[in-house]
Amino acid sequence: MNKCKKRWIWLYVSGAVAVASCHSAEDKSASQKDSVAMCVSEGMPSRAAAVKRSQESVLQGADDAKMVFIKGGVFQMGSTDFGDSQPIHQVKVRDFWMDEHEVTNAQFAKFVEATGYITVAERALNPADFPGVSRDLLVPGSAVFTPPQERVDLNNHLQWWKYVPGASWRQPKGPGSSIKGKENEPVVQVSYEDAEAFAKWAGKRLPTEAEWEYAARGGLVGKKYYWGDELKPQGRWVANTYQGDFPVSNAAEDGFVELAPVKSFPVNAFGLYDMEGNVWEWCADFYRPDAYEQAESDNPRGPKDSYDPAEPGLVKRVQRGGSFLCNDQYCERYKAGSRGKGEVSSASNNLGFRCVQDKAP
Ligand SMILES: [Ca+2]
Ligand SMILES: [Ca+2]
Repeated sequence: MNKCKKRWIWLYVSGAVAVASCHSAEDKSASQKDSVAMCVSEGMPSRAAAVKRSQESVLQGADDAKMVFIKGGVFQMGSTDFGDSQPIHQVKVRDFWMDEHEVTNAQFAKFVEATGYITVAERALNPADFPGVSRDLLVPGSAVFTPPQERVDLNNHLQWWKYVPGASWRQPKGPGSSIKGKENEPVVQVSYEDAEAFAKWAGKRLPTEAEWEYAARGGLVGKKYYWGDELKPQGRWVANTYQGDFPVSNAAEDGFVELAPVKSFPVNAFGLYDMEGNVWEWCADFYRPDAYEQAESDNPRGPKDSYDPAEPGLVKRVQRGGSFLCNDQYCERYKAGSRGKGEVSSASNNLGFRCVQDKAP
């Protein structure tokens, strides 16, 4: 039984750099990577065929999300660039349908309106989960990217992540912020539980890690990025990431300092937008760094439990695709095959999700 419900609140109440973060998704991989994953795909549809099929297959879901049909197939999952993405192994996924873009504020608002759902970040904190902590510090809220004024040591992410009382999906950066006019931006400040609740309401589920990666690759094989081998094809940014001197100076060469409205960047061959960048996306699998060493090959659902040596007491699920804070200087986990992770009750203003389902909506 896991009794640690640290989430970001723990960092706030403890004031402790010594307490490891519950959200290491922006961590730079320990393994440095000049090698490019050499993936060999078998049974993959051609890119042209995939595009044609996806264009034919766009349907409207119960939550007003357009979903595209993803024809199942076999692919080589993983990357040699990241320690927890190895070994590259052959995986087969079945047919499924996937939201064409990240769940938006408008869609999440519809869910909340219909159900009265209250997200984890909005709920009162249970003092029993934080023994020894003064009750006046136990204030609902969530983590917000708060860039420092000056260059800082990139080894300590608490210099740019702050726990902000009052931060939630309604006001992603805390009191004074708002989602007004941002209906088409991805919803953020959602924990795993929140994402799962939305999916259930919509008659859907969260994607498995294998489904997510298969869909993100879009039929391309052995590429460094989900869109190809060049960071900027034809000199253009094709995903919402971070340019400039992280975390102090965001050059926003891609046009967006923080979140971008969904579908601001090119679609992939399967008809999906923003699989890489913009917001991290929750997946259903428990996170373990050794998950691929004993992974199943037929429609894998991930390991039976989670284990992160960096924070052994916490339950973590996989996150995928990186966010608007990713770049080669710090977080490279927007690259093809890379994995992220997050404690299940934690959220932040660069974390969202999208849904899948097994049959046509
Ligand atoms: Ca950007
Ligand atoms: Ca994304």
